[in-house]
Amino acid sequence: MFCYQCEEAAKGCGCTVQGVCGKEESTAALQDCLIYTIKGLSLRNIEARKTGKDDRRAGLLIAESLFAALTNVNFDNERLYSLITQAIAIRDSLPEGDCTHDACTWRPAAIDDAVKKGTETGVLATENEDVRSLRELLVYGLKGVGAYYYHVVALGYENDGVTRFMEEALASTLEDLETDEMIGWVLKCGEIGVKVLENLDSANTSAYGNPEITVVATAPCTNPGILVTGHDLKDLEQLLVQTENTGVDVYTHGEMLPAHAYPVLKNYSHLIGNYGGSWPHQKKEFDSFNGPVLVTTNCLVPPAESYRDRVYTTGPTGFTGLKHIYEDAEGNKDFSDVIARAKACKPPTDISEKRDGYVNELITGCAHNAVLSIADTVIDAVKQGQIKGFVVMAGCDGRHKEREYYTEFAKALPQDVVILTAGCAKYRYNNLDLGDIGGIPRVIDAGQCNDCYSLVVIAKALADAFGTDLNGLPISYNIAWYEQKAVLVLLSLLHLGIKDITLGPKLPAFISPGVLNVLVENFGIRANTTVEEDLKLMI
Ligand code: SF4
Ligand code: SF3
Repeated sequence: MFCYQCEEAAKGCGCTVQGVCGKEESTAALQDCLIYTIKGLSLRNIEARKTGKDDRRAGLLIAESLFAALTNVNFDNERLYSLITQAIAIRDSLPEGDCTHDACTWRPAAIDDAVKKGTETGVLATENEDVRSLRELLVYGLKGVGAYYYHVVALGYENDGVTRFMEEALASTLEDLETDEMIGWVLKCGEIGVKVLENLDSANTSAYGNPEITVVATAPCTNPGILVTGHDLKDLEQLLVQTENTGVDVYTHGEMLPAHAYPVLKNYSHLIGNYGGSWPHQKKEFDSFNGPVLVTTNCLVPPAESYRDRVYTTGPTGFTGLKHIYEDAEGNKDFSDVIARAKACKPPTDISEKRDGYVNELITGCAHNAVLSIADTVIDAVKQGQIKGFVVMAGCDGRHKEREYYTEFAKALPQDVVILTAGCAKYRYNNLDLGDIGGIPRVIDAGQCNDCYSLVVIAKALADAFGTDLNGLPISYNIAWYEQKAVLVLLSLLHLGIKDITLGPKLPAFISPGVLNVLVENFGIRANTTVEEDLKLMI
């Protein structure tokens, strides 16, 4: 196997035996095969579109497949193989057109053929290092598009422009293109990233209202509970409806924390609080939670024996041997097994922080609507010098010790600097007692990585107020990445023209020296170094 799509790629180069994430060799091959298959499906759907015979199901399956191949989403070989055969079935129902590429015609007789095909067509099938780097950068950005678009569709919205782009961009990776053309596709992916994040923002706020600044408890109550992790708000909503008046409480974990800020969701009094931190802590926190855990999307860590039988997957997630909850034809999910399991479990063990200098309540819901409602206060604070600047510290958390850098960086920031964040990176500093500036929290948490669009709206509003562009604002970018949704967010920032982004804790292994040169020359991207050096540069 060879996989280098995430920040934790072995030795900073790539996983070759088993993923650091726990992905087996056969699973990596099936994910590669799935990507190859949806490239063929894309070619055929593009051909079919010329005669008006394209199939809407192709775009939906492509989004789901891209999501399933993202880091820490699906470790279940049978489910990955099922996506491959579904993609082939749709592909083969489309007119052949002029499509003769192997990706448009190959067919597996059994799962072993798909594993073999993935091994032959994976990352290393492209020999030239820079071409490979640009193709993979595009595919990883597309995995982000597919993931965010999947949530848009789950809430009942579709956008033809997004599905067409996914198809055309995937198909482009099967062609021999000039470097400039490949860079063009990558930058266009950032443009579509902004679009799809905007679509998701509007789908979420239409369904659940505009997030409100909300204080979330971290200590559990005495009822048995269900812990919900991942990013899917619709799953959480359905679970909240089904657990009403059952004596079972619901808690969020990791990226589900911002759900507490949505008016429709916070109305449920049995949505008690947030339990634990970000995804790398699952083994300890799922164990001490004592009750069932519902994993709706990334990140899933291969579960330990001690709690494995109470973990349920749904949506794009999967893990061999875990129970998976499917939706019916109307998009409804039946969580009665999870609820019955919770009733037979002990209540969660309290692991909330009670140390000096730490808070045991978290503030979330500082999305665009809430922040713009206090825009005058923020602008005055900037004009009067109470706020000297902002640092965007959005992105991901991860396992490695080097991410303590982000805690130390947050602690070392001057008191008059505000952190803007979204994604699970915030768990490195959201329990520090960083205080506020005239009532404005020093950590403005816009929500999940899914909510990054809020940061764009906030930054644009500040730029308008100060009569400048995004690069003219006193905002620095210190982004922590881990998986491919963060790759898309980075491409989206580049599309918006943001310069001088600091990226860490390591630069992507899939960026070749040649491609890095392009990013440095055109956008001033740099790797983070030490807290002291980076503070000097950024503040
Ligand atoms: Fe390795 Fe990351 Fe790929 Fe997992 S997703 S196999 S950790 S590079
Ligand atoms: Fe986190 Fe996986 Fe990226 Fe949504 S949950 S930000 S890492």
